[in-house]
Parts: sequence; C-alpha cells; structure tokens
Amino acid sequence: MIRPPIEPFRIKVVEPVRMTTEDERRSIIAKAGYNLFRVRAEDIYIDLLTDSGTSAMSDRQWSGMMIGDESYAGCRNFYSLEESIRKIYGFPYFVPTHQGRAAEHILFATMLKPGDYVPSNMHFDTTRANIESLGAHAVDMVIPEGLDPQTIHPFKGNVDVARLEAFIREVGKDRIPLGMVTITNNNGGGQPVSLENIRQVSEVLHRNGIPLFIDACRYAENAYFIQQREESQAGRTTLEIANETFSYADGCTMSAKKDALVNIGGFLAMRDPALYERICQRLILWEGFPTYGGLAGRDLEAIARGLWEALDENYLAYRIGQVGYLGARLKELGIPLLEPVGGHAVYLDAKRFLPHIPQEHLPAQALAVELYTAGSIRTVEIGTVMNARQDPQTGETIYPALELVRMAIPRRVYTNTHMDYIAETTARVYEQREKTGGYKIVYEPPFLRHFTARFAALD
Ligand code: P71
Repeated sequence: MIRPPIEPFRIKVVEPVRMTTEDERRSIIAKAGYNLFRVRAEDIYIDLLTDSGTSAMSDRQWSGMMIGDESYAGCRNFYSLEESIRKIYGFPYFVPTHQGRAAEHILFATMLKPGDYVPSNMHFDTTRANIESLGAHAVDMVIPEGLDPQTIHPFKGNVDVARLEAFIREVGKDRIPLGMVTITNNNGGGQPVSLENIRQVSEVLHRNGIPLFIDACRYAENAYFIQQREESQAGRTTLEIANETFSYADGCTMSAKKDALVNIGGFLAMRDPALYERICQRLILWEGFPTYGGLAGRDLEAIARGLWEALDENYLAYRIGQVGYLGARLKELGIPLLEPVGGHAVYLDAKRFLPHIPQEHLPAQALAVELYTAGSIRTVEIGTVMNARQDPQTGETIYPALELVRMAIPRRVYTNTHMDYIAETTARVYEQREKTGGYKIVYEPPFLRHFTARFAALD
C-alpha cells in the first residue's frame, strides 16, 4: 500500500466547496465554450488549474499582513523582503512586481531588441510570449530525455549544454543578451534541474559574456529534488542548495505565487547596478515606485515570510510527497503519466491516454473536459492548444512533442483524501476513454490563446 505523507500543519480555517451534478457540469462546460478558464471557480470541486497564487498562507504570513506598512516609499516590508532575498538568493538588487510575468516583461523590455535570442531549458508560456512580443526568439534546449514522457532521469529539466554551446557559436553571442533556466521546468513536467547543470550553463554563458537569469518560481522544490537526487548534495540544507543555485546566476525572475506561498506578487532580482537603474525607470512607468512595485506593503511581508516557509524541509517532504502520492496512485491504476512525477503537478500523457484522438483534434483538451464532466476536477491543457506553433515559412502547424494534462496541486490546500478522489475519478475517465471524442478551435486570439479560446466537440 502506498502511504500518503503526513501534513506538517493543522487546519485553522476552512472554505466549503460545492459538488454539482454531471448534468449541471455538461451544461456549464458547453456554455464556457469547453474552455476551463471560462468556468466559474464556484462550479468546481477540486481546482487543479494551477499551483500559482492558490496556496494557503500560514498564520505567520497572515499576521505579517497585519503589519503591512502602506507608505508609498520606503515601507518597512520592502526591507523585510530585501533581507529574505539577500539571505536566500544573494542578489544585491531587486524590485517587487505584481507577479512573475511583470518581472519578465520589464527584464526583456530592458534587455532585448528585435531579432535577439534567449535560450533556456524550456520557456514557460508567459516568458515565451513576452520575448516574442518584442520580436525576439525564445529557444528551448532541454535534454532529449526531457521531451520523452516515459524516460526516467533524475533531472529531466536539465539544459542540453552541448547544444547551448553550438547555438552560441551558430547565432553569435552578440545576439544573445541573456540565457535562462526555468526551475523546475514547468512545461516539461515540473522536472528539476541539477546544481551541476546550472553550474555548467552558467560557465558556458559567462565564458561568452552572456548573463544568466533563473526563472526561479519553484526554486525551493528544485532545491529539495537536488538534495534528494544529486549524490554530492545529499547532506546539505535546502537553503545552502538555494544559495549555491543563485550564486551561478546574474539575476532571476520570480513569481511569488508559487514557492513564496502567497496569492499575488513577484520580483526581479539582479547583481548589476547599472541594469538595476534602467529597470527602476521602467518599473516606475509600468508597476510602481521601486519599494512597492505594484504590490501592497502587506503583500511584501507575506512574500518575505513565505520564502522561508517554502524552504522548510518538513514542508518540502510533505509537498513533494503529496504530489508523488497522487502520481503513485494514478500509476497503480494503470494511467499513463509523465514520469518521474514532477514537483508541483502530475502530468497525464494525453497521447497514450486517448491514442485514438490525433493531435490536431486536441486530445489533451478533450481529457481536461472529461475530467471536469466526470468529477468536477479542473486541470489545464499543456499540449497543442497551449504550445502548437505556426511554421513561419510554410504556415503549417508544428505540434508540440508533449501533449499533457497538468494536475497542479495548490500548496497546503487539499488533503490526501482529495488526492484519492482525483485518482479514482481519473480511473473512471480512463475506463470510458474510447467514448471520448476530439475538439476543434472555433475562436482564438493572436497570443496565449489557451486562456480565452473557445472549442466545439467533433462528432
Ligand atoms: C502556472 C503558471 C500560471 C498560469 C499560467 C497559465 C495558465 C494558468 C496559470 C506561471 C509561471 C511559471 C513559470 C515557470 C513564469 C510564470 C509567470 N505559471 N514562469 O504554472 O510557471 O508567473 O503567473 O506570476 O505571472 O500555472 P505569473
């Protein structure tokens, strides 16, 4: 029998959730154009759309919100956050932003010009869109194991370092204003990146005079995987590992909505004082004064405290353990997954789950709709809808290697009984998989289409 991890907290506040009938859900999802982003949260029983901004804050974080200093300039909570960032990340400069994509926008608008390239293991969709909207190119170069859902590898998020070197030679370092590494690799299945890989990427970039920025939103989960899986790192604390991770970088973008355990917020941190000056100017234009950057003082305090809670090793053992428990239960039921199971989410492999639906008929979208209809579970499609591209020459659709449905687990929110319910509902959908049909897109916007697209069922 698979044992779930024991929660290192007790529950002080609860939020009731309402179950609907299957008939109600059929009508709700049809009205939403079969797009789960368009369904009201109240009509969902278990919401696995994202682990972003959906954490339960601790009593310490809530009490920190009560000492929010709402002064326009120089509020005390800015300095409290600065201390956390210095001790964990070691970067001397940072600006708060309202969330991760604002940090990306400001960084790229400051550093990129049209035609530039930004290599990474895998860019997340908002990162890619922010790069592309400036006329630059976001280039993914994860190791080949990272693109195969069935290959077991401890660090499937690693960058292919040989490819990175060849790429720099090919396009020239002058057209690469920065390189990135996403920890953990969200679009590739929440897979970690090893400390050794980060060190090597940093060495290659720096040898070519290119700075490294880490997309750090799941840095604590990544540090825990390094501690558990990278032999040389076994005896170290997650704080020591985080310190060394960021020591190889010139800065980071951070969505605090993940491993800072808050509902809103982010920041952009860096070493270079000249870059910091330029970034402050843009920040004032778009986000706010550099000591609040689009957030309230109370939000800054909650982040300052959450950053430490996320590094707590009892918390991380429970956190990674709970996601692993769901993965193990699904596997036991014979459901095709991306393996190993990631840090923040279990990813169902829609290609193997619904092999009779070709990629152009959106199997991952079909599976997400089915999970909602069967059990009021909301997941997110990370497949053709989110990641298909148009070939610029031929106009043909380039389908992504991975066709996934992500079950992202909010932090400290759902119990292990909820995990059992999710596994059993998924098994029910799997038993009836042959009856599930494909979908087509009937409306899509030019960027980030998955948020607002509408679909229709194919007969
Ligand atoms: C996630 C999200 C947020 C999201 C995106 C799409 C649909 C639903 C929810 C956001 C990330 C991320 C990485 C690696 C930057 C951001 C942007 N992830 N990098 O996974 O995962 O941060 O949301 O604070 O702007 O559900 P932001």
